[in-house]
Amino acid sequence: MQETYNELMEKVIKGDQNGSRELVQKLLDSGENVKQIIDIALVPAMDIVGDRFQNQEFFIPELLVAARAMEGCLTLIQPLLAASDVKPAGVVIIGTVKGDLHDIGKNIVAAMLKGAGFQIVDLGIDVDPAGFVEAVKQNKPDIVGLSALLTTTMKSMKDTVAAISSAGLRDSVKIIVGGAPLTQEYADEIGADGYSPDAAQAVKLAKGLMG
Ligand code: B1M
Repeated sequence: MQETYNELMEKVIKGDQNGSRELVQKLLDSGENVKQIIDIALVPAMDIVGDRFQNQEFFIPELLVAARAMEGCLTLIQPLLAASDVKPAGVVIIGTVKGDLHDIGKNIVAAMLKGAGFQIVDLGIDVDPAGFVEAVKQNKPDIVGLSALLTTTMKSMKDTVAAISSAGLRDSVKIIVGGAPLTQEYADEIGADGYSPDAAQAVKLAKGLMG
């Protein structure tokens, strides 16, 4: 069985969505436990992808196909995960802020967080501050993730953090921010709890904030 786990890791790393789904199904059919599939193959595969991306052995296309393979596996696993006793690592609300339509990076971050065991509520793109506030009230997340790709929409992040504070919800969530124009300095300036330059580090950041 270890061989099948190794094969699954390889297929996720290579971004072979159909191949990796077939192996997940094979493992499930053989009675393997969902948590083992995640812990032994899927999460380590995404850790390797994240490390290779950080070391510049992998670039965006590899990250994207691996994330899609991972998402494909997760669609098979998620219904079973919800029914098992595996507790999610935490709940994350994520969205691209108002005025911004870029979502490729945000989707990778969401997929990697999902792969690390977080439950994701993806609000999509062009989400105004009130939308984030409403979603925090409804979903009671541990973490709110804000993404922006335009210098002009960075201000929407500041407005969103302010709106969450004004609604009296700031102490109930950690806020993390990311996106190409962002910096740690800007994250500090707007009062976010963390900044990450890429998806791999966003996972480490989120895990760290969960203690
Ligand atoms: Co746009 N665009 N775009 N664009 N676009 C950029 C961002 C730009 C840098 C291109 C350029 O001029 N060189 C420029 C912004 C300039 C600036 O403000 N500094 C730009 C512009 C100007 C525009 C328009 C204004 C163009 C126009 O219409 N005149 C327009 C704006 C629309 C709007 O949003 N209102 C526009 C539109 C678009 C498309 C719709 C065509 C398309 C987006 C499609 C989509 O997302 N579904 C698009 C694209 C594809 C790009 C580029 C080429 C690629 C962005 C991307 O997907 N990168 C981009 C140029 C570039 O970045 N080289 C550009 C790959 C992605 C994986 O990386 O999103 O950075 P990234 O995500 C990373 C990290 O940033 C981080 O992790 C991710 C994965 O490692 N990260 C987080 C992201 N979110 C995070 C959240 C976190 C943590 C980490 O925690 C919550």
